[in-house]
Amino acid sequence: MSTETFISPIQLPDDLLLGCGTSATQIEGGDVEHSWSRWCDLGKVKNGSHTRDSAGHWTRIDEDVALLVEMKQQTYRLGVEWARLEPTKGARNDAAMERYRYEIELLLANGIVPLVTLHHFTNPLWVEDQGGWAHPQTIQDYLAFVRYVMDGLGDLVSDWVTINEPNVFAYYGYRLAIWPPGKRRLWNMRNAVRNMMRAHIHAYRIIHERRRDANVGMAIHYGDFRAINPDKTSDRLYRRVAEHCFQNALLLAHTSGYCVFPYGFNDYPAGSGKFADFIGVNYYQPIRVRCTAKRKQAMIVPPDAPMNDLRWLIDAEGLYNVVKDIHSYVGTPIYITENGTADAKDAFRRKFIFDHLTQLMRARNDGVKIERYYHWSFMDNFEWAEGLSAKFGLVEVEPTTKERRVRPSGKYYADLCESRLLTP
Ligand code: IFM
Repeated sequence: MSTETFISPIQLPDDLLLGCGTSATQIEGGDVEHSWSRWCDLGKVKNGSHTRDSAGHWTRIDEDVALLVEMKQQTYRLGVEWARLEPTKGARNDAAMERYRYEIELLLANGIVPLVTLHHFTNPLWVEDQGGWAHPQTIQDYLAFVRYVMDGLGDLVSDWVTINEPNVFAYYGYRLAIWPPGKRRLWNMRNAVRNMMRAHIHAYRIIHERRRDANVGMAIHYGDFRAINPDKTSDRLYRRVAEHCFQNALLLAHTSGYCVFPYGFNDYPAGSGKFADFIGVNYYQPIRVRCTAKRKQAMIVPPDAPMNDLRWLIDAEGLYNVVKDIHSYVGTPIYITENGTADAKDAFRRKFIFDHLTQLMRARNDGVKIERYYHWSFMDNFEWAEGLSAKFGLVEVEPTTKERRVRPSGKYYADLCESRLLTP
């Protein structure tokens, strides 16, 4: 007798939009100078990978949109590259803006809803050299860029992510120093986050002034924080502090304007109000913390835990915990702006998708308003310090020819998007 259990398919509701995402720097390629291309020039990226050698999307827009259509995507999250559109302060690259328009028109013509990210880790060099996000001038410069993008694309696009993962950007750039600007400066890390929160609030207002029906949010990286030893008071306390600094203080700031320690002095640096039409959730793994000065010790993971190619824990229930927490705190609709895994052999991505969507459905049944799911990523891309080595794509990109091939997990996801039936 077969021991296999039959799991009946879950019908996905019509009001849950399914899609996938990318960012400009990670897939466009070509010789655009910015903070990340300079970081690559300095040899700081694994295997000497370079942003210019990423998926080459800039010259393959038609082919890539055709793939999205073939994969039955309802919505697509894409980025615009600040350094490409404004290579020097005040300069306007209208030809590049036209190319973004072309891509977005193509998406719309095929019934795919675009969600556009305005800042995703990468600064133009002139911004980086004035002190990047640790410098308050960058807020004004970013807002001028937002106005320019609204002039160029605002009639086509209603859905916007202002800034992607300010928490990861600041932590990796100013604490771990493995991303640009690569300086260990706690005060700058704090200022970068504070300035990004202020920039988000102003950008939220600008976008709404231009488009009343706009849908604006910020994508924050949320971990399911767990104390490694919950019996130890110090670990439990540390868990709360870490979770507060990494994500809860940011959630509070952009949903109320209220900035608390360490990013503010219980003040409203850009005014009070609700500055989120949706909460953008990027979820990858639980974050296990231990109260110790030794970082390596805090990173220890259980030996038999399922992990991806980057040794990130795979734990779908963590996504359930995160969205439940956010919902209990603020009832705003949630978009899963990123969720995915590095799996070069495409061995576990299907199960990953199934398990995470199952947890989302569980949360929806509990009343959590989850309206969109973007799988990360549409295609293999430049994975920051890991360069081209980490494979997150539903679509495989051959490193030299850039030829695209939909992975079996991509076909699985495409079938799921078409049938709306979640089956293992
Ligand atoms: O590739 C990144 C993305 O740019 C931001 N969020 C996490 C992803 C995987 O590391």
